[in-house]
Amino acid sequence: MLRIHGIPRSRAFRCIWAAEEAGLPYEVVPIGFAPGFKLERAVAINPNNKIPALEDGDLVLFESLAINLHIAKKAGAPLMPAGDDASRVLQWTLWTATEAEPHVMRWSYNAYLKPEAERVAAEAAAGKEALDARLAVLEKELAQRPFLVGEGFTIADLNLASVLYGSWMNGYDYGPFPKVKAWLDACLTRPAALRARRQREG
Ligand SMILES: N[C@@H](CCC(=O)N[C@@H](CS)C(=O)NCC(=O)O)C(=O)O
Repeated sequence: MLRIHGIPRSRAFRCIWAAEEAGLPYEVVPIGFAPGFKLERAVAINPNNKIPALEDGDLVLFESLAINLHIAKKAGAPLMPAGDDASRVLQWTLWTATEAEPHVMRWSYNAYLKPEAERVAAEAAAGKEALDARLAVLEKELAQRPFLVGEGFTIADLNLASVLYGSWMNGYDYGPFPKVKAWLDACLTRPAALRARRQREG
């Protein structure tokens, strides 16, 4: 049994969605936020004191996207393909962490996450400008194939779509990127995504 430490209204959402896609049994060990985005208690199994963390028997992991690669590996293909496509999954997951997440978070904090008085419009605009440059790359890739790797949905799609989820829900303008928008719509309305979203959105 996978034990996902965190709450659905956090990056643990990504791992809950992955467990749902994998069809593996899991439980959520709820550790959440106090006001100001600080954890209400220490996450004893994560040296970074952050959520999510995963327990899978003796294995303990942190980093949401690494946790998802582990869950997908357990499930195997098609969620985690073999051969060169496994390397492509890794490429897109690292791209998500380094090229997409910092910019989408810069926009998100300053567009809807922080209390209104603390938001800085120029920061939101800078995040959007940087993210748009990456979305332009993604738009070209998705003109060549329906998903990031091969012809079907993999954990690479889940990792990127789950990082973009908050922006998709909160009014980011995906208009200039119709292929990205269609891909995000398809990923985030999959039955497993809807089951995970129900836990988060109520
Ligand atoms: N890169 C980490 C980031 C984890 C992270 O920042 N989690 C947030 C919640 S979504 C957290 O625990 N924040 C609490 C804090 O910083 O005190 C991952 O993807 O797992």
